[in-house]
This record gives sequence, structure tokens and C-alpha cells, in this order.
Amino acid sequence: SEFDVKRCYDVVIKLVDEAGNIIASRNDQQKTISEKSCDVDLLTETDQEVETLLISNLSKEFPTHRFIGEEETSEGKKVELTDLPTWIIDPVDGTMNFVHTFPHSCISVALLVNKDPQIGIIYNPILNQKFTAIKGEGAFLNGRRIKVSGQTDLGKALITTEFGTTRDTEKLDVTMDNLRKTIESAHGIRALGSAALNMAMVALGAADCNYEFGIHAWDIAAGDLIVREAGGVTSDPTGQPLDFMARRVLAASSPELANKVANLLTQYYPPRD
Ligand code: LIP
Repeated sequence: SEFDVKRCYDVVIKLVDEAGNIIASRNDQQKTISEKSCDVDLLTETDQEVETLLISNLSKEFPTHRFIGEEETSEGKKVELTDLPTWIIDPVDGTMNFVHTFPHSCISVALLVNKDPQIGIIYNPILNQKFTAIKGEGAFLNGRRIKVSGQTDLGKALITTEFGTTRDTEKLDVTMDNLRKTIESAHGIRALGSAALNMAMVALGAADCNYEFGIHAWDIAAGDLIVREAGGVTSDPTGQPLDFMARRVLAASSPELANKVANLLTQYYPPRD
């Protein structure tokens, strides 16, 4: 009841700026890498350091708040989303990019209350792109209002997706099937290497739709709010409501386009978080 979203935003944005400086300063340095689910699913020391910076400072300011972080979870902690205020944090989304200095890595942070995003921040400190949203107040890039394209025509749509961080044969078959169908029916296809930045491109109107199977809540929670505050829609890739634990996402510039892409896609159901 005493929830003060503005105060939460002011606290987190300072920490995100600080974390961004760390990521930007390390981008072109050698990284110490560890593997998560497989040898193309990566974590670096910077992921760990940034997550600790955010969680330790946020929990000092907001002792009752909960946290879901990529790094914490990779250490075996179970993902549990309750109705309590919960910060969902990906310290470095696009870790493969970060390891290679491909300049599309970002911090993705969202604050949920009653499982509903109130704040979303996606910050690429290497290219200085800061996407922000507070529920009901619109979406912004570096302080300037952004809007989705409004595209409804699949044949004119630029679609973003990813190839995934697994070499599982069944998943790869679905991925290739969907790439082929998308290339055949859309205007073009792009993969930035960061689920959060792909969604930010939909919010910006630079891409028209994004889908991915195999993501986690921390890859999409901030993007969900930023896309919707920019006038877009988010859902499960079937068109059903988005479920942060289902590891599946669709974001689009219009309900019409979302529906067309949902009908096009071969569905894949990873194990839930
Ligand atoms: C990864 C994304 C990647 C996506 C994976 C994964 P990480 O996040 O950036 O684009 O395909 O599903 O979530 O591991 O770099 O934070």
C-alpha cells in the first residue's frame, strides 16, 4: 500500500548507471568465462559482480523486496515469483556478445508487484542506449518518448529472434523450421544476441516483432513493460497471456501482427522455470 514506484526508480537507475560503467569498461578486456547449461550458455565474472552490486544495494534500501537473478539461479536457487515486490535482474543479457565484444550487451532490470511489471530498464552502456518505462507513463530511449511501428502486415515486418543457447536437436529443428518460415513470409529477420535488446528494438519501432523459445524471466520482464508502454503487445507465442515462468515470448507492434506470427510459428515448450 505504501509502495513508492518513483523512489524505487530513483534508487535503481543510479545503480544501473554504476553497473553500466563496469560493463562498458570491461567490454574490450579478456573475460573469465564459466558455462551454465552448456558450452554456449555463458556467465562471466562481470555478470556476478553486477548482480551482486544490484541485489546488495537494492536489498539495503528495500529489505522486504524479493529478487530473481540470472546468476543466483545458475547457482541452483529455484525461481519463485510471488506477489511481493520482486526485482528480476539479468546483469548482462547478451553474455556471448560481451565475451566477443560484439557491442549489444545490456543490463535488464524489472520490478514486479503482484507479478505485474511496474518498472523496466534495459541499458546497453556500450552504445549508450537506455530504455526505460514506468507503468502508465510511456517508454523512453535516453529520456525521449518511443513508440512501436504499428506494423500489421507480416510481409512488411522485420522480425527479431535468436538461435538459442542449446544444441538440443529437437529445439534446433524447431528453431530452423521457424527461421525458414519467417524468412519466407516476413520482410527480414535479425538476431542481436540479446533477448532484451531484441524486445527494445520492437519498442523503438526499429523491429516489428520478436519471438523466442527458451528465454527466462530475467531476459524479458523489463522488455515486456517497455514494449507495452511503447504501444505494443506481448504474449505467449501462441497468443495466450505471457507467462514469465514458461520460457516463451512474443512481442509485437500490433495485435494483428502478433496473431499472424503466432499462427506461423511451430511451437516449442522448454521445461518451465
Ligand atoms: C541469453 C540471451 C540470448 C537468448 C538466450 C539467453 P544471457 O541471455 O541474451 O539472446 O537467446 O535465451 O537468455 O545468458 O546472455 O543473459
